[in-house]
Amino acid sequence: IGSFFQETPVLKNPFLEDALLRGYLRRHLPQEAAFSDLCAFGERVANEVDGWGRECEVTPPRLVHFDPWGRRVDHIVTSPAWKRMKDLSAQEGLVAIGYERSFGEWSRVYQMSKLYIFSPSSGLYTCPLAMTDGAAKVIQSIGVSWPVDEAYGRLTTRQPERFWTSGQWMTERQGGSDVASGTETVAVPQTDGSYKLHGFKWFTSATDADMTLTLARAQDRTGATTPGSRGLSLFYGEVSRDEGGRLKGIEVQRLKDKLGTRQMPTAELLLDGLPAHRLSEEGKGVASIANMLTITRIHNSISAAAAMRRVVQLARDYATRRTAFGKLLKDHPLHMQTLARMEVETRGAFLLVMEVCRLLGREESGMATQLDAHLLRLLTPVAKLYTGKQAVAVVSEGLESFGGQGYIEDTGLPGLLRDAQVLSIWEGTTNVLSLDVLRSVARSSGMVLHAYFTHAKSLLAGASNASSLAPAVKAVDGALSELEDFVQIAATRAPGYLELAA
Ligand code: MFK
Ligand code: FAD
Repeated sequence: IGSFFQETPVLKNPFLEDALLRGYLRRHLPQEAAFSDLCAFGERVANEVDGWGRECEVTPPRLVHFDPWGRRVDHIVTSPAWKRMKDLSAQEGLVAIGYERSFGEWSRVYQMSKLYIFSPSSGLYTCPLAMTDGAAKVIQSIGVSWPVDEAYGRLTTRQPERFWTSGQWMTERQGGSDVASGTETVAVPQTDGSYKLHGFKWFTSATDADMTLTLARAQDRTGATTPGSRGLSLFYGEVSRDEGGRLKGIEVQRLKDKLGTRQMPTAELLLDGLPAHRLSEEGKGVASIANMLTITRIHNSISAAAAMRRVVQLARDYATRRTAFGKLLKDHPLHMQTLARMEVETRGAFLLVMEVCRLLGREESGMATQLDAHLLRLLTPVAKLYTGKQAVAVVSEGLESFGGQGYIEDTGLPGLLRDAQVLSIWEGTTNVLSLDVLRSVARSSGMVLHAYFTHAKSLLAGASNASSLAPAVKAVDGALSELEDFVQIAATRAPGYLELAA
């Protein structure tokens, strides 16, 4: 009944639609090869991949515990679209680009730009990619040699048939934030120098991974373990099956029933003799996995900025199609003010995250100054905690801009909000990351703050002829005049605050 049907919002090429991204790249990475690749990928995302992402959402993974004859198999059955995402990720070099470094110090910016246009259409495949990238980084920092040289090659390949993804199994029932005292998993030494892991991992995402990095307490000769952080070591394990088709040393207890991220399996795992190799020195597990956390937190921030950008793009498109009170939404100043506020948040998030990616690229290509290194350490948790929170606010506002349709499942819009909600929880909650900021201040005797203000000053000096920046210049100048005192006070107080929080 009735002849009116609302036109649907249209997803256009997310690279071509994003003037800020293109402008940023033009300024920093004016390479035709990168532009044409991003443009072609953006076309593929809009016309092909986005549909796969929807398929992942409507065909969530399921767990098959037993085969028809009663044998335990623990198969996590994923959708064909999820498998296509894996092949696509290898072909497009979504991890590889960061390690090929064809664009030198800008390789990370290029890689993350690709992930940024992919993320909201990826059916959460960005989750295994984040952990895969993090695992490659850890292996690279420890040394690409046996027993992880083969794994490193597979994590960073562009060949779909060789490509592996990695898990990151840290969280146990007693401790997700407090990994150091919460980890009960023990590593039992074997005569050949390897270990077998026994324990229970409470959250393991993208559990169809081929390998994992995980934490456990190595037993000494008497079978004793050391409590706390000093007892934790980093282990590498492969997820494989025996001839009978049973997982070696792992039982998948169940899949989590989640608010969002339903496209992707998150499982509880019983480790019952998982063969593993110790990668870190004994007791250096947390510090060793910190490299992985840096990478996965940057991916998280990219996903957050990308979710904001996607909802803004769709909302802007919708505003050119939907009429209310006799005119298009785009002609209602109040509606446009709402979209403008979302746009500002999105731009802020994008620029902050890209700055972190730029710093990472400089560090990895050996070009980072001490100031860059300090900034990277400080801004990684800041970007993750800020963008994780903002994504929920902006995506929620974005849904409202579609009116009632923003609340309707098969538009695909509600999933954006559900998936945004996890961004402030996993990879460290907001408060835990706030404490990580304090840790970075305390460990560097305040030098990370010194680096921050020095950098802010030089940026503002470069742009000081813009009169709109005058208040910011004044504020930073004020801070700088008291900088030495401030840094000293912050550095002296940070350990105290940390102790207080503990
Ligand atoms: C879509 C894209 C995103 C994809 C997401 C993937 C799926 C989700 C996967 C997960 O959620 S995986 C689980 C993530 N878990 C966390 O993020 C844990 C949250 N807890 C923390 O971050 C704690 O701060 C941490 C466990 C890392 C440390 O707590 P402690 O035990 O109180 O640490 P402590 O004793 O201060 O530091 C131990 C060592 O680690 C020290 O080094 P040393 O042994 O050499 O002294 C620290 O300097 C080092 N460290 C800690 N945090 C660091 C760090 N080093 C560098 N960077 C950091 N951020
Ligand atoms: P808790 O540590 O119990 O935190 C509860 C609350 O206490 C939080 O608000 C936190 O901010 C606060 N809090 C804790 N400590 C402090 C403190 N010192 N000061 C102030 N406040 C504090 N983990 C993995 O290892 N691998 C995975 O693949 C994985 N996938 C996940 C997938 C999903 C969908 C989700 C939701 C989680 C996943 N996690 C995974 C677990 C995730 O990393 C943890 O849930 C997260 O780190 C928080 O830990 P927790 O759940 O134990 O919460």
